Amino acid sequence: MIAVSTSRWRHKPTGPSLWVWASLVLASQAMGQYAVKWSTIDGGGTTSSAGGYALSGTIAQPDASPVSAMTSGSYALTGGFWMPLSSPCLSYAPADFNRDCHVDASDLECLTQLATGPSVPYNPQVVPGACSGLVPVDGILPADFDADKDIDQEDFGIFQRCFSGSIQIADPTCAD
Ligand SMILES: [Ca+2]
Ligand SMILES: [Ca+2]
Ligand SMILES: [Ca+2]
Repeated sequence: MIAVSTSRWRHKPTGPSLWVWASLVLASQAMGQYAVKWSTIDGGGTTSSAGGYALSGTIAQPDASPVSAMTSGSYALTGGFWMPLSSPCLSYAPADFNRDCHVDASDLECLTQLATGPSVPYNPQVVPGACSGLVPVDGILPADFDADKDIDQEDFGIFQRCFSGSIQIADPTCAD
């Protein structure tokens, strides 16, 4: 944790930091009555100890969250994380077996290779190459949507409801 105080700034600002610093100074001069008295840049972590000493650190832990905002008067400060650019969806559809936010031909290939037929059980420990990364939960493969230990037309019907193609983002509630 790095505590930053406008009255106890010890870091020499450069580049973008200098711009932010200058903006804060100009803004505070222009408005007069506002001040950021302290803030932290946290980085997650844990406690390290040796002998009689202990050091605790954090990384990327917001001080204010949407659940517990810092408020004063009519103002509120909330914090949180931005979603990574590589993941365009907030959550995955159950038929998005390869977790690329689309239910498309790749997922269909996986389902096809897993198909057993009605009342023909599959071996949850044997997953074909097109389904690499598919992990059974309590002996049920994610492609077995109705959890009856086969992969048949019933499961394919649910897959059809989830099918989005490779452009549209798949609906996470499609199997509900
Ligand atoms: Ca997919
Ligand atoms: Ca069945
Ligand atoms: Ca099934």
